[in-house]
Order: sequence, then structure tokens, then C-alpha cells
Amino acid sequence: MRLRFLTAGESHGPVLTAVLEGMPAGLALDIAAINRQLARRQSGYGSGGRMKIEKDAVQITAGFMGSGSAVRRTTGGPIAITIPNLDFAKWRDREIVPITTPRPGHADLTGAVKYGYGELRLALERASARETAVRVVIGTICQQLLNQFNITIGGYVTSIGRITADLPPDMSYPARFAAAESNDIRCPLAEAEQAMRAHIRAVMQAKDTVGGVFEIVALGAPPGLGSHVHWDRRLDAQLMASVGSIQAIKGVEIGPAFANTQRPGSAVHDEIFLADDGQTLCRHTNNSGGFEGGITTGEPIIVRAAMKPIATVLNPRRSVNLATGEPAETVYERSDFCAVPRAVVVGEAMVAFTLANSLLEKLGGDSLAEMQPRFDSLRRTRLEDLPMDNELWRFGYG
Ligand code: EPS
Repeated sequence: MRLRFLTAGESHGPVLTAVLEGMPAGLALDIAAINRQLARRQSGYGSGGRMKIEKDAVQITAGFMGSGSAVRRTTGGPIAITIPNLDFAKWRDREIVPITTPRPGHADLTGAVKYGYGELRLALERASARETAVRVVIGTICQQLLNQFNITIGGYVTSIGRITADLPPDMSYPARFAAAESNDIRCPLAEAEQAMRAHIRAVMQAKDTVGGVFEIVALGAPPGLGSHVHWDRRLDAQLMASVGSIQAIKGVEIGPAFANTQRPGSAVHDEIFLADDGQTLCRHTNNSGGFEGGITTGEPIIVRAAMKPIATVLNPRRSVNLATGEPAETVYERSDFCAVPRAVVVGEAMVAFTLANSLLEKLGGDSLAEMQPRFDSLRRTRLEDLPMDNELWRFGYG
């Protein structure tokens, strides 16, 4: 990995902390844009009360410097990131009732088995999706790097429970991103959005939770990122792992991968054509989701993620009180009802991080200035970039 990050912090502790290592020097970060992404992550229908308490704002205390007339830029050093938890003020001096009955679906039981916790809150606090706030900061920094190379990322919700948005294939991706941002379900189709809202409302009234599917799209990625030569260099697999690492994500597919299983190969694989210029190879379809052999094709990268219903359910669930050894019902603590609209922003962040890493691996370079000419000289899917030997050939091993 050329780019790495670590996060630390508990949901109700004083701060979230992260370090991003490997960013090249010379990138002028837009802090206001980072805070706008943090606000996006906080807004989405189906949230619990916590989002009314937090007003996430980033503090960057290393790796990004400059004063006076010079624009502040990344130094190439590790970037230190902090977001305060405003809710901490309420928890700081409170005596907190023990949690001894694990919630099905949360990390309460598995965390206690693994770490030997005598208090289940220790698992809950770190497993919480509160941590995704710092991931959004990291992802936005990565997006700002990718923007320098005209690579952009957006996302939207495609289903909530059984309500699905059947997006017209001719609706452009920028139009989908813009339409999704016009509502707090983050769904590009008005009709589906209203049905999704009604469904989430009904789920909340029934004291339950609901999951869904969202799609993250990266536009402008050059062909040739990732590699077929080794399992851990396949960029599609790296994207599945990074998006799959988001709390409550239980499935990730590249393009319509599961739907493709129901169609013959002749209907799935994106045929190759010559564009009008007689030079550029192009496709009229993108069933591959932007990847062949773990390498980008140059088509839009499509990552789809399945989010399970939130595990903290207002209706008590059957469990066992580990303190008494008796069957018991779970005790509810404030939570979200549907986090799918907000998870889109986190999905974008993880895709941005993974693509930025891949671009840095491809281009090398310690500064933005070094990367730019290397990017401009990348081989593209043009005949002139792909000269063939076109002669008889032998393996010729020793
Ligand atoms: C979460 C539970 C809720 C969510 C939280 C994730 O927090 P609380 O227990 O304080 O109500 O709001 O998400 C965030 C705080 C956030 O910033 O996204 C959980 O248990 O995972």
C-alpha cells in the first residue's frame, strides 16, 4: 500500500483521531469542502437523535502547513486528523448503567468473546459507525487528490428494504448524483424516494430498522489501474474489501455482478468497438462495472453495497443476560433506524481512498508536480498505444 490510514476513538469518547500517511506533497486542501462532506454524512432520513447533537468539523494538526501569502499545502508527511465528539460532554462524569445483555447483530457478544470484556459497552463504543466521520475526512482528502486528475466520485441509494429505484439507463451519472443530493434519502428518482421515505417512516413507527443498497460510481479513472498479476493487486477486490469494511456492509458487488449470473456470457461481456476517430477503443455497455482482470477499463467504476438493517432495534430482541445467566430481552439505547442514505458518503470516501492509493502506486512520485506528467503519459485504450508484434511466438522457457 502506498497510502495508509489508521483511526482511533470511541463513539462517546472525547475525540475521533486519524492519521493518513503517504499523501504526496503540494496538495492545497479545501477544509471547507471537507466540512461540507462531514455535513453530508450527518444528513439522511432515518437518523436517530445523535445527529442533532453533533456538528462535525475537522481539525488538521499535522502534514498540512503554510502561512502568509503561500497557500497551505500538504507536506508529504502524515496528516493528523481530529473530530471532537460533542456528545462526550454528557457522558464524561456520568455513572453509566452496565450493559450485560448482548444485542443480536452488533459486536457486543463477539467483542466480549474475543477481548474478554466484563462490560459490553467497550465493544459497542469502538464498533460504532461514529468512526466513519474520520473516514469521510480521509476520503475527501483523497477525492481532492483525484480531482487534480479529473477523477470524480459520487453515489446514491438504489433500494431501501424492498423499495427499489429502477434508474433509467440513459440517466447520466452526474445527473444521478445531483438528483440524489436534492433529497435526504439520497435517491435520484423522486417517486422511489417518496416510497422509500414512507417505508422508513413505517419502520420507525414499528420500532424497527431497515437496510438497503447503494451504488458508488467513479468517473474519469484511467484504464490500467490495478493488476491481474497477483491476487492482492486486483483493484476490484481492493474496492470490495474497503467498501465491505464499512460498519453494517455485508455484501459488495462490482457492477451488476449478481444480475450478470442470470444472463449468458454473450449478453454480459462488453463488446469492443472502434470510435469514429478510428483510433480509440470503446464500449457501448459497462456490465463489467469498470474492471477486466482486476484492472480498470476506463469505463465508470461501479461499486454496489448491501447494508444490513441497523442492529440496535427498539423492539426488544431475545438474548441472554451474561451477568445473571438468564434469558433476557435487549435494552434499547438511542440509535439510527436507517443509515443507508448516510452510508453513501462513507462509501464514496472508501472508494476515493482505494483509488487514490492505486493511482499513487501507478504513478509513483512524492509530490503533485511529479505525478502530473506521469499521468499525462499513461497508455490509453488507443490503437497507437497498443502496437502488436503480430508474429509466431514460443514460450521459450529455459
Ligand atoms: C451508532 C449509534 C448511534 C449512531 C452512531 C452509530 O449513536 P448513539 O449511540 O450516540 O446514538 O448515531 O453514529 C454516529 C454517532 C455517527 O456519527 O454516525 C452505532 O451504534 O453504531
